[in-house]
Amino acid sequence: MKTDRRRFLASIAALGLAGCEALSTQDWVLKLLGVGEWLNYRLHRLLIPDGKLAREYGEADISPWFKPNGADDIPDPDYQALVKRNFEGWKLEIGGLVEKPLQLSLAELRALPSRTQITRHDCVEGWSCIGKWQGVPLGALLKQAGLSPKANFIVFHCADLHGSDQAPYYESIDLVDAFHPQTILAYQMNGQPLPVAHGAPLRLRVERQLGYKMAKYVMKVEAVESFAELGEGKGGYWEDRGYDWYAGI
Ligand SMILES: Nc1nc2c(c(=O)[nH]1)N[C@H]1C(S)=C(S)[C@@H](COP(=O)(O)O)O[C@H]1N2
Ligand SMILES: [Mo]
Repeated sequence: MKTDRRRFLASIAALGLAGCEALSTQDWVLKLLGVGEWLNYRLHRLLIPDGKLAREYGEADISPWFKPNGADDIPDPDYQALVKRNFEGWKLEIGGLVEKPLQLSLAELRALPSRTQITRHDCVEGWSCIGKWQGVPLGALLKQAGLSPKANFIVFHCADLHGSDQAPYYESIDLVDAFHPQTILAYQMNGQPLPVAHGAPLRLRVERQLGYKMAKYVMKVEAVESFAELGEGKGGYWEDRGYDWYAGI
């Protein structure tokens, strides 16, 4: 028993030391996750190369119908007014721990180099759909804004509110996922402007994670040291309600 426990603790220590991320990120992550989830996170980060791509599919694989899930519209009159004028006047904010906060219109985002990918979306509820997404690599935007060395996570603030307490949807990812080549802020789905049901004007695609990480209706991107002070402190709307923060697949 004793040696088992010692071996278990030694392997935890090895996992912690093996990565070359800033130690502070690991400290935060360990503090915020349970040991089981943290081990899963460290194992993924250790065993899967940071830049390994999620599988991409062909045009013929695109699902004829992609199930909208969670919020599929936002009753807020300001949002409805934006929809009416095709998001004219809307700007994505990029702020927090950056040297140069940015505000980008949809036209400015569309003018930047983009990535297009056909990927499978897996919802934790057990369904999957394949869709084609086009958008701006998040890493390029973060480089433009100049991420502070203190930043450990990227938070996505969304426009939709849920439940009787009107809690805003939000999500967060680490910097490995933030700079992954398939992590994009998508404004186009299956060759059309992103529909309202799927998060217009802009939604996150973070292809190595489950569906609830893919924040729709993204209004603000914020670089933070810790997400402990946001919402209920677990790093996302569903995380605050018991889901794992690390939803790597
Ligand atoms: N802002 C926001 N983002 C969200 C949700 C939501 O309710 N609000 N639902 C999540 C869940 S659980 C899933 S499976 C996907 C669904 O994306 P889709 O509507 O394009 O299928 O969005 C995720 N992102
Ligand atoms: Mo989901």
